[in-house]
Amino acid sequence: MPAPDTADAGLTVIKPARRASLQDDDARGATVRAVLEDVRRRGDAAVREYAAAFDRSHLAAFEVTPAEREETLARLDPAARADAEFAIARVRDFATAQLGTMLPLEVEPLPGLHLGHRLIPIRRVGAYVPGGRYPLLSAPVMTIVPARVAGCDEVIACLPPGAHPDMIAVCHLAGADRIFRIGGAQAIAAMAFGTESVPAVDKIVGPGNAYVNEAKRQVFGTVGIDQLAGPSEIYVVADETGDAEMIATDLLAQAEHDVMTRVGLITTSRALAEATVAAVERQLTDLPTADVAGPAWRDHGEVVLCADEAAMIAYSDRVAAEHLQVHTADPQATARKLRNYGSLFIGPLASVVYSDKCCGTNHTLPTLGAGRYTGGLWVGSYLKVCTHQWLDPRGVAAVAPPAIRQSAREGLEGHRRAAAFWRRTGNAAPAEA
Ligand code: HSO
Ligand code: ZN
Repeated sequence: MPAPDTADAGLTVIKPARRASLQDDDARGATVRAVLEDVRRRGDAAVREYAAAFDRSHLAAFEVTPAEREETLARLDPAARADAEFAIARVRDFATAQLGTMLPLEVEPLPGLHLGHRLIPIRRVGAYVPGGRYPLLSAPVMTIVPARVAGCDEVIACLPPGAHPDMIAVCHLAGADRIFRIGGAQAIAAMAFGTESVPAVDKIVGPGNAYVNEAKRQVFGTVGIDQLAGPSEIYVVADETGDAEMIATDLLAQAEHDVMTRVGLITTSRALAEATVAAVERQLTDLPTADVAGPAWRDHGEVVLCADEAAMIAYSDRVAAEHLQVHTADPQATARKLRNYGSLFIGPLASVVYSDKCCGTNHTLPTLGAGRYTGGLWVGSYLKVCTHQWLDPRGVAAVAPPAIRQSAREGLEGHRRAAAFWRRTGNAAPAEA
């Protein structure tokens, strides 16, 4: 994320972030390029070698069999299964409602000129399911369920061989057609290019570590990708009505993801700013994940005091945080003024964790400032909005003359002839008849 400029009038930094931004790493880029090229050329044999080298995994076959799926499901704690099914239902229902807002279109802007679009599901999608520090059981829900709602023909999932078996169970419950125990850049390569055992997909979605991200960046073009995901981010905008203990709890909830997590409070209240810093420090003393959350807070946590609400909104829009919570006296009014964020959590009861897990909005969201130009993963990410047109002679009479003239002006004789061809069809347009 670009470092927002706190040198502006109206901003006081109460607690600074070190602001280390993610650097492009040439060595990582070269390693990933070699893996991609090798998997593209040698398929499963290369995947097997990288699985041994990077994951110390020596699987005879990558694909999880139907029997293994049943086994992981049988071993899934019934309460965990019920919670996963709750999350799946919420994400499915919201994705279905969102799909309802996406309509096919047919218009006739001029007589005889017909334009439209259709919503076409992407044929085959690959969901990368990260391993990581914690088994995030909601992660496959977020990448697989909307693909099913969109109507994709086939959804495959790849997860690292060391991933918790419950992750396989949730991939199954979420509706993955095929599940492969392949992780890292080699998984992205296998899904992008196809191997003997992994079918090539049309789009790859889902977060991963720096190698997975770099691999997605490099295969973009060969396949579509959703976005490049950096470490999680949470910011809170708050006025004097904010509750320091509650804000501190929400900040630390995301800080425990990764030592690189960016957390921040942007507030118009000096008292709240100081109380939140104190609350975070106090809560860290008994948080079992303080070994991660503590460094994240110290290195990447910031608290910024703003002279007024306008300065608070402006700073927040420059940060464009992945998760943005609004703790103000009229949170709906504040929410309407905010432009850049991944997902907005309006009012103190809307904890980010509800979306992380199970309220129904997708938790795969833009990071690193990408909230300036995109929202997060959603059912629309699995559909193509593809236009079409058809013309009758009246439409041709309207658009052919300017198309003919412009082609001639540009020196594109082939275009000019194609635009003029209708004259030879015997289908004379009314204006010419
Ligand atoms: N905050 C993460 C998602 C997550 N957290 C799932 C816990 N479980 C990225 O938005
Ligand atoms: Zn989270």
